[in-house]
Amino acid sequence: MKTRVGIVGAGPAGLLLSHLLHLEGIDSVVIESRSRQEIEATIRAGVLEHGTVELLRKTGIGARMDREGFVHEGVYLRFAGTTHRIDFKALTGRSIMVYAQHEVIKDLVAARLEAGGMLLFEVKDAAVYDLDTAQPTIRFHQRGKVEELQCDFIAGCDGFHGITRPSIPSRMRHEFTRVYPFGWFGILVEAPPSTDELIYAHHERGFALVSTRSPQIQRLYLQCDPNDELKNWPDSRIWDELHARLETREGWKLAEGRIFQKGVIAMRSYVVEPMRYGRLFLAGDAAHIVPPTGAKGLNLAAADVRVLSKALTSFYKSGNEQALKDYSATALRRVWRAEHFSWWMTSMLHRFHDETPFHHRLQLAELDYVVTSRAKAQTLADNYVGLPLE
Ligand code: RFL
Ligand code: PHB
Repeated sequence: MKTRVGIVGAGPAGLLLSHLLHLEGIDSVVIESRSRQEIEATIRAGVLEHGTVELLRKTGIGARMDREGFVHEGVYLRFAGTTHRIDFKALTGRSIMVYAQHEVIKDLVAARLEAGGMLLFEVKDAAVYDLDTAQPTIRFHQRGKVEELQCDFIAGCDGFHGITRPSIPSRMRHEFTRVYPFGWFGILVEAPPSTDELIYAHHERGFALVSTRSPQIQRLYLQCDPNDELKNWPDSRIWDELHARLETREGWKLAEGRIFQKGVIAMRSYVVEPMRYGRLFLAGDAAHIVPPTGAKGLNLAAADVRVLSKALTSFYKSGNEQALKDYSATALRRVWRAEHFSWWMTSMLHRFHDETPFHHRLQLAELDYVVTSRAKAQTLADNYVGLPLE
């Protein structure tokens, strides 16, 4: 098999890249280790930045998002028993969309298949070769047969645990990591919304977040031990903690319901530089991870592949390689801004195991400053709705 761009991974990065290339007349093949059902059912992100929303709309895959997603014009910060609103619309003129990642995945898969795109699911043992030549290759097993895909370029969109990043010789990789001493316990609940916009709550018992999925289904998170197990969290403990961490002086009420999904999420910051080796280009979680507190991961994946698709388009239209040469530096500027924002939000809102009363007071002082200083609120709002795409 031959293609121009071989894409490893059918997450948001790989699927969106394939879609953007198709719109420019550039063919690609996407290989994915999981089944279509699995990728369409994996519960992850929920917040789309303004620029991601516009990109999906402009490229013809925003219709269901516009029908079923929720436009939010702000978020709430809750601390010391009171709630404060950060008004995105007033501060930035922009807003965000709450629309689940697996719904974006469904829309992208449907668009690719409808356009006759090549998506190969349930491939095994993928490996990449000859990355520093003009014809890199992907080899994999499908239905017991060895397949070889010859490419002009390979896009490593296979997430944090994929195979493309480790295929770069270690002396060519500079890695930057921070692992946080806590995780998030995430649940999906059958209940009506308790709030019209997301609530990020700071509390002595730890962070909590109230998000949503639909008028019937809510998404909630609680800071927990990173090695925590589901068996330590019976429903009664989950509700006790959520009530304790989210209670306010004004008597805010959390609507309870049947919990039908639970999971523990590790929290880390990670970047590899550069995001390219020879003809392999990394995009999305394959190249960087942010803690979910800033809601940036999926949006960074979209921003990366937007830059990469433009660079590949310029190469195929004019033979000019400059944009491909600039890909890593261009993408990394946005990546590091998002790394900083996600680290800042995480540091400001979570309880640290070695936290002193002094540290706790500093967090409260910073939160107080965010909700009283227009400049600081604007910083949060600008970063949350997302900086303009390249
Ligand atoms: P993905 O989504 O991990 O997709 C990678 C795909 O590659 C496949 N794969 C392979 N295929 C073939 N051969 C191999 N050897 C392969 N190895 C892996 C995998 O099966 C998979 O299908 O990476 P991508 O495309 O870079 O997308 C990144 C996003 O998924 C991620 O950043 C976000 O989910 C992060 N995130 C959030 N981001 C936001 O922008 N807003 C949010 O509100 C937000 N909330 C979250 C989040 C992530 C979370 N978790 C679970 C980590 C909330 C949570 C709870
Ligand atoms: C979500 O709805 O899953 C979500 C929202 C905001 C975040 C992280 C996750 O910061």
